[in-house]
Amino acid sequence: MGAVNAVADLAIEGEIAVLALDSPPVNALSHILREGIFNGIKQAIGNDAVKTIVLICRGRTFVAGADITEFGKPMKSPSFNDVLGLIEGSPKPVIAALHGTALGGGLELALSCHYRVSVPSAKGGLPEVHLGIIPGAGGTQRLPRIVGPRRALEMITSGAHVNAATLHREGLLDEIVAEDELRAGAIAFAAKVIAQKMPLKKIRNLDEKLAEVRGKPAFFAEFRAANARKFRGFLAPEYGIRAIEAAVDLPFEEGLAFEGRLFEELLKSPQSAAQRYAFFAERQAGKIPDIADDTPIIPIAKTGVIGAGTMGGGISMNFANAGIPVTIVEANQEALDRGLGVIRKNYENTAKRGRLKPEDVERRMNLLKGSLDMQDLADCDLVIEAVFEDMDIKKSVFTRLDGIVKQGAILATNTSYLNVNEIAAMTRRPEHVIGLHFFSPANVMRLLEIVRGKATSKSVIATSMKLAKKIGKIAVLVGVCHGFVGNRMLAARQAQANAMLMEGAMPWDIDKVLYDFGMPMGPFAMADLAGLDIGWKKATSSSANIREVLCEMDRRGQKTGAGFYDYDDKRNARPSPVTEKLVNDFLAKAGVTPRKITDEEILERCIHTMINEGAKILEEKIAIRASDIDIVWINGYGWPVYRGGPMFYADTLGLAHVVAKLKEHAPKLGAGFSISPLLEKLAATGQRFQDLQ
Ligand code: T1G
Repeated sequence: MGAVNAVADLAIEGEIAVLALDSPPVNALSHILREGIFNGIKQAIGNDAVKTIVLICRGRTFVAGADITEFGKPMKSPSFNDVLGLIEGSPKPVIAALHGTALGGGLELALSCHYRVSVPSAKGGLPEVHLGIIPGAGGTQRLPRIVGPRRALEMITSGAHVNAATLHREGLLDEIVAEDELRAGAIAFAAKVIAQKMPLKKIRNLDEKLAEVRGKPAFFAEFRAANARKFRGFLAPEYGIRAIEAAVDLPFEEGLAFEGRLFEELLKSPQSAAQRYAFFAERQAGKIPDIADDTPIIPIAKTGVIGAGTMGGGISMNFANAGIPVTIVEANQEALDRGLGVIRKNYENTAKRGRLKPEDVERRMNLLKGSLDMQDLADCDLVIEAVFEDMDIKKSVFTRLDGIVKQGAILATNTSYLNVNEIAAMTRRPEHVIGLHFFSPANVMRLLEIVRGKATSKSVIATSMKLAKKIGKIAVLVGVCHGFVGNRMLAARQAQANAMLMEGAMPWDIDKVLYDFGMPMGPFAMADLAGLDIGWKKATSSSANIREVLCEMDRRGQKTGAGFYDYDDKRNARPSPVTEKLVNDFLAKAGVTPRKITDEEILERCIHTMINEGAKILEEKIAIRASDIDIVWINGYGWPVYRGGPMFYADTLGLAHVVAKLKEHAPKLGAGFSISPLLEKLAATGQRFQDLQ
């Protein structure tokens, strides 16, 4: 036996054939891998000595799914379904041996085998929903037959990676073998299959779990209703549900054909194009053109955080979660106790929901050490300052830190707007200063803007990028400017939202348009959530704006029960007559006759000005590439991923169209508005932001 092709190898060990696949990095089901499996299985079936076949992968993972780069191209033979048909129809039992992540087509491959074993660290899942599609090779038909329709609904609509212990309990895995002995464990299982004459178990023939919900449409209706908010705007979760309904109601072959039709339709949808773009954009963001892979990394064994408030606490949790000790410094005992108390409560709530073991609450709390003395940060490898957003305060913190923290350590600021170069200049080690802009709540939000100062060393950047990954963040490297990428574009949008209030739109009119577009909330609902008094100082003159007057009225947002909106006890928002009157008074005072602003105008003035600002950010090289800007907006501000981020969205509209609309609205966009020359140039030459890479 031996090599089947360049990525598949067949070994015969007595009565057992072991087909090993090796196609780095993730054993994706490219044409050559499909061919390797198909021919390898055929050879094993044709070999009279062989009684069972083990399918195993080398490298970091079992097959992680279809090759996403081949999507949209005609599938060369053998198709994936040919491969699965051959395996399931094999007269000799085929055993899948899983490690790493068996995802999408990888799990579908395993589900077509007759038995499945794995190591304890393996995970399985059908993450297609994240690419705007559904499993297209029987996943929606086989999974509910083995784990039951409820779990199949959960797995297929969430795309979750499920651990081996759970999959074993749910019947998907037949056996878990020792961590480093997958091959031996799978061979031992295969020997058992032969010795005990275990049958050719085909998942397609199972019906018991489907029968439980057959003729009960309420089962699916309830699932839809319970998840309506989560699925809002997305096509793929609904299609996944329909495919599972088909599994319950139709014979296997018909269900499979139905799944295939839905899959094809989604594959051609703009949503899937956007979500696949986002998948690669996220990975692209980790690549920094001028930083080599072998750039020295500074070991980060101990961290410090200054400030135990909402931001500092959230930031600290990230490190504790990753097993890295944190010293949290506060100005007084009361603030420190309060901060640590909030963190404990957060962990305990997670434990109550069953998502953290009680002993892990203590383990994580033990990694957090409170202190009132900055001297305690002396031996930290990284210190992040999360104090009040004020340049003078930040400068004095950095001056002190520079004198305390050991040389070679990284000093980071969690500023959301301020000039990192100015802060770095307060130290004798500007090359070790960087911005780490976390988003609130910092223990939840996945985005991290890493702000590169003009002196920041490559090693400090590479270390920060790596650390971000370790603590589960999606990092985007940005340059210094007011507000960096995210908040700078947000400001462009906010300026239009504010301006439209002064032309006749109410806050809820504007919010609704952005919500319907797919944002989690509009700018005014967001302001109410964050608190209207952030950065607010009591006005000394009578020139207060609407937001400031609301603060003076003690309408400071959700926390005071009122802001732009009125809130009930459950924090449900409703349009406020008080705000409406206030806005109308402002208009009257300014002598403005309110006009009806169309939804289209609201959307374009909010979004196109953001796109324009994004183009300027690219021009100024604040962001490396357009897709990095999209990653910031998807992960930091809840931009609907099915629209691929503001820059991708602009590409789908056509940049000439965006420019034309901006010109049409220009007289209303304010004195400070100007069209980005880059945007105009791309529009004139018919290019897209994506073409800039
Ligand atoms: N196709 C092509 N390339 C892929 C890929 C895939 N499925 N998965 C990863 N890569 C590339 C990735 O772009 C990167 O490349 C490198 O591999 C390492 O990835 C029929 C329709 C497996 C958990 O959605 O979730 O099956 O940037 O940096 O952090 O129903 O990759 O180095 O050039 O992410 O260790 C379903 C997607 C497909 C899995 C590993 N499967 N992949 O994470 O490494 S649809 C997925 C992942 C499908 C069937 C259908 C992760 C990972 P480069 P990485 P990682």
